[in-house]
Amino acid sequence: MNVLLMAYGTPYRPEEIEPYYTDIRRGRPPSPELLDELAERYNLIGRSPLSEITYAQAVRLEAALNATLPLYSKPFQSSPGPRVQGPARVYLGTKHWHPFIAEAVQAMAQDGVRQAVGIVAAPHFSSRSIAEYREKVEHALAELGHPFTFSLVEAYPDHPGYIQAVSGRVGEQIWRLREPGRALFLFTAHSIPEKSAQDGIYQAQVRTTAERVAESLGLAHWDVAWQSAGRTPEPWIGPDINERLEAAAAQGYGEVVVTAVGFPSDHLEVFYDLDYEAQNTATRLGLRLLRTRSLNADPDYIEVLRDLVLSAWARLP
Ligand code: FEC
Repeated sequence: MNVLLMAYGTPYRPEEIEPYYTDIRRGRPPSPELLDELAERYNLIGRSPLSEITYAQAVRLEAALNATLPLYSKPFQSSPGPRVQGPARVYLGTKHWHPFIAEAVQAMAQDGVRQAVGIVAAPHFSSRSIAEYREKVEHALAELGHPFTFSLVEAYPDHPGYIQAVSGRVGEQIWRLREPGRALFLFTAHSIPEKSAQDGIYQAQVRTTAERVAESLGLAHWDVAWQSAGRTPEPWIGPDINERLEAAAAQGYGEVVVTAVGFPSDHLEVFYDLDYEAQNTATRLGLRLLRTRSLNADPDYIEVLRDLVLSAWARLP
């Protein structure tokens, strides 16, 4: 069984921020002002832990798959029947930095992979996220002459294990609230430009996750907000988390729990946009903001990935 686990990627060192940012901007180098501003954001959080977390997810997913697969159950089977499963191997490919998705696809081809399942450490489909991961894999496969067949898990906004994992962590914050019944629960995901979100699929999937978590905990007051909109003049989907906090204060809320359902892992957009920027906004407004901890490479999230990969593998022709 071969798996390609994908995530956003992050620069390992300060000097890598510029080429990383250029890659995000599809080859257009950022202006010195934009570059300084991004470098300052990384500097403020120390550095992003995304690469370590993504590596841990890959290693643990591989171990989890190998611990449960009926390995070599029928190694020399020649007649039709259940698919023979070899040991699982998880390859890691990231969208905007090394190991690039194309590098992972190349390694898989060199290893003689014939079939593979792909999954992204991001639960919601959008034309600016999962669709771009798929395009990168397809492009790399085409460059290599299509050495293997590939099937991608496109989204998992309401996977029961994912909802349970997020709900458990939101539940931890409920214990810290002074008045749980009067608090507002905000569920966030990365904003994308409005023109890339016209079909509404992304917004609907993020709302589904929020709704399921809210239902499972019986939350009285909850909403979806968007974070981390890019530094471009075009309109991005909103309300932005900072605007939503302003509205929350105006609505009379005193405590807010923010849960980044769009991001399984801790990284720049969690540590800067939520823990620094949104936290500053909340302080200015006199709001108490609690941020739900991320899933990272915790066993319950690895179990979600394992379940999705096994189902996708079983559906392969
Ligand atoms: O910790 C790190 O170093 C990386 C954190 C990181 C994650 C992430 C996830 C998503 N993004 C999505 C969409 C966009 C669009 C643009 C864009 C730009 C940036 C920039 C940085 C950045 N993103 Fe990101 N994103 C992360 C980091 N992202 C840095 C560049 C500076 C800035 O604008 O803030 C605009 C691109 C353009 O200019 O054309 C669109 C989406 C996700 C969630 C899905 C996923 O994880 O893939 C959607 C993590």
